[in-house]
Amino acid sequence: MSILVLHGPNLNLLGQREPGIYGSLTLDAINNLLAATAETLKVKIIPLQSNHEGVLVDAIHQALGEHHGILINAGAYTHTSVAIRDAIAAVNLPTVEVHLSNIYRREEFRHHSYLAPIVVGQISGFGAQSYLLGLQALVNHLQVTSSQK
Ligand code: CA2
Repeated sequence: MSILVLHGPNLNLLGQREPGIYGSLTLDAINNLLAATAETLKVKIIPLQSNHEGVLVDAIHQALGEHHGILINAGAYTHTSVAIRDAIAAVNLPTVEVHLSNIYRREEFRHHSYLAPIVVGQISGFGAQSYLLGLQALVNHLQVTSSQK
């Protein structure tokens, strides 16, 4: 089983700025934690970070036939991008949305997610653990739904 892990804009800065909000781990450290969790779950993960909406849309399109599900922290595009939402809906791959911070405890503009209505579920507010919980939830969802077929 293969999972595409997408990190959106500015997440390449993790560990270098705003550790009070986003924690002190770098994106590489989070990807390493995800790889260790993936190994215990016996799945493969392919991580990609981009600051560009179109690159994320292209990666979602290319996931079809390559990956079984998508784990995504779309960053600020969560709150703005109809294009990323439409791409996820179009490929129809099970997707879990994650956020380091609790977006509902923050500014009002972060309370709305364009992705939430079309994903399997959302995990928000647990720092790097949000990614690990999200990966576990996605793999569990894929296993349960494939055994029902
Ligand atoms: O909490 C999250 O994971 C977010 O998706 C992070 C986004 C933010 O726009 C969302 O509302 C919630 C921002 C990512 C920016 O990451 C930075 C990392 C270090 C320094 C500055 C920004």
